Amino acid sequence: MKLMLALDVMSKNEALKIAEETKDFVDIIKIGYPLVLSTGIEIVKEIKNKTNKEVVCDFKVADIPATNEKIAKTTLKYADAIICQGFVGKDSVMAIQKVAEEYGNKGAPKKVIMVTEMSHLSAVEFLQPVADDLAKMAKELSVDGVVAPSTRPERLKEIKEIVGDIPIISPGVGAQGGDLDKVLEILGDNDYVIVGRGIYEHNNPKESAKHYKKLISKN
Ligand code: 3DU
Repeated sequence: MKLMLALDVMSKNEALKIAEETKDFVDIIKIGYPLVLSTGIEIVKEIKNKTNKEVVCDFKVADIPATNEKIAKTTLKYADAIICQGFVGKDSVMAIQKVAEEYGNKGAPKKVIMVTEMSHLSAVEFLQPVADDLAKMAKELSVDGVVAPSTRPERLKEIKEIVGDIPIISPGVGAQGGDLDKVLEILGDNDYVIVGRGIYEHNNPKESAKHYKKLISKN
């Protein structure tokens, strides 16, 4: 199982410092609006140069196909992967997949990761009732990864059963209170545990990343 660092800090110096300190224990780095809106999309290049890791842009893109296409082009010019919402429907996701195909190559494929059920409390209100259908759609579209919640291990398991061998990217361990032991029973070698605040808000991010890496590598 792999560790994805959610680097949701708001300053370039802090981001680069934490990325460099933790890089030996982190498999891949995820950034999103907090960092990109604060510093600009070029931060992707700087993180990649400093760490030699792949960078995922978690923009949870959720627009019409024409707009999704533009967002994907700007993002995948820099990033290795982009996260989108699935609830907007097939055509919107496929517009992003088309860009990923166009911008990637064999040595450096671009990936599209789709959200099924989110990890926060209110995800049960609107998203959970349709999450299994979203997982089925993710399978049908052969996306490169799906996001599913560590905060609800029973749902994580159900979604994993639907998507089969598509890698799961799972947030909720650490600050959101997800039970890592339960998550480790469900996820496999190709899946990712996302940890953000549990690492970057720790007084020693390097030690925390090392700790999480050790825990997930035991399985
Ligand atoms: O709670 P943490 O600080 O460990 O960060 C979790 C990250 O995963 C954060 O970037 C958040 O935006 C993202 N995420 C969720 O927390 C829940 C989701 O369903 C999808 C992404």
